[in-house]
Amino acid sequence: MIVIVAELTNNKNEKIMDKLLDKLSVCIERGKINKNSPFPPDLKGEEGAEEYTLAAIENGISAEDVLENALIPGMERIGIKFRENKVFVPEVLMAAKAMKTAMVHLNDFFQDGAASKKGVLLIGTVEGDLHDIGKNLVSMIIEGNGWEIIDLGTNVTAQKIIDKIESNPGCYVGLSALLTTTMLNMEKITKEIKKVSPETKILIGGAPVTEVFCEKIGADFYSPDPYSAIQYLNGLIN
Ligand code: B1M
Repeated sequence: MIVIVAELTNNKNEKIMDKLLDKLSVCIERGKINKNSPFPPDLKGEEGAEEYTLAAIENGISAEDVLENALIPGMERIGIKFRENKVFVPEVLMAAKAMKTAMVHLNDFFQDGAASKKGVLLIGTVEGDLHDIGKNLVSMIIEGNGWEIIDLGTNVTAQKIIDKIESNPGCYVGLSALLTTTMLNMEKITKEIKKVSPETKILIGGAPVTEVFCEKIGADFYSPDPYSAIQYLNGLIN
């Protein structure tokens, strides 16, 4: 095992584990993907998000802990720097890449191995919006809870969703938006879906979205995180 990671994990007390998660969080914030990644230059040759994620898993830190206490806080911090013009799009893209690399290693831990699926959730980031990390995370966790996910990607139009609803009768729809401008497209998409398929349940989420907004646009459920989305979906089938 790589030196720094080894130093941290040889001693499994809580403080050391917290330090490991802190290091991982910094790798996300700084866009340090893995040891081979030359970015950022001051961390060249050091372990990155990939090594720290693997080390966390090897040391029994749960995937939920890794997510909640390292990956998400790291993305939050880069988001604040971005808003304050302390970093720019390339740095944020590197952070996103580091986050995606870490998420690949968490995927298996969110799978419960359920053979038969509970139902189908069509999910996508709405028209005009290219942010997909939250959507991918929500997909991964809901899929792990036994649902079949049909991921329509980003920049998704109402028509694309309606076409898929037709070929997947009885499915549910999940919409994600990260921009205050694109969340407005959720209303248009929700209305168009409800016009042709009023019985289709639509759940929405994403940083700028709120419960009040959800009610206003006629969507069925606002979910601030993947876990409340699961609760809602499971409630629909029980
Ligand atoms: Co953008 N961006 N971005 N960005 N970006 C934000 C969203 C912003 C808040 C940054 C800031 O100013 N602080 C800001 C929006 C401001 C606003 O609208 N008020 C912003 C901006 C302005 C922009 C651009 C316009 C910048 C520009 O070009 N000038 C541009 C827009 C591009 C476009 O979409 N058309 C842009 C571009 C980008 C990148 C491409 C560089 C990159 C995206 C890479 C990618 O996704 N592949 C990026 C990133 C990474 C961010 C931040 C830093 C991080 C977003 C993220 O992934 N968070 C973000 C700042 C921030 O949020 N802190 C920011 C982590 C993720 C796990 O959280 O997506 O909220 P989140 O998902 C959560 C919950 O919201 C929820 O569960 C998840 C887990 O808890 N959830 C759901 C999400 N979807 C759900 C669906 C559900 C249920 C729950 O059911 C269906």
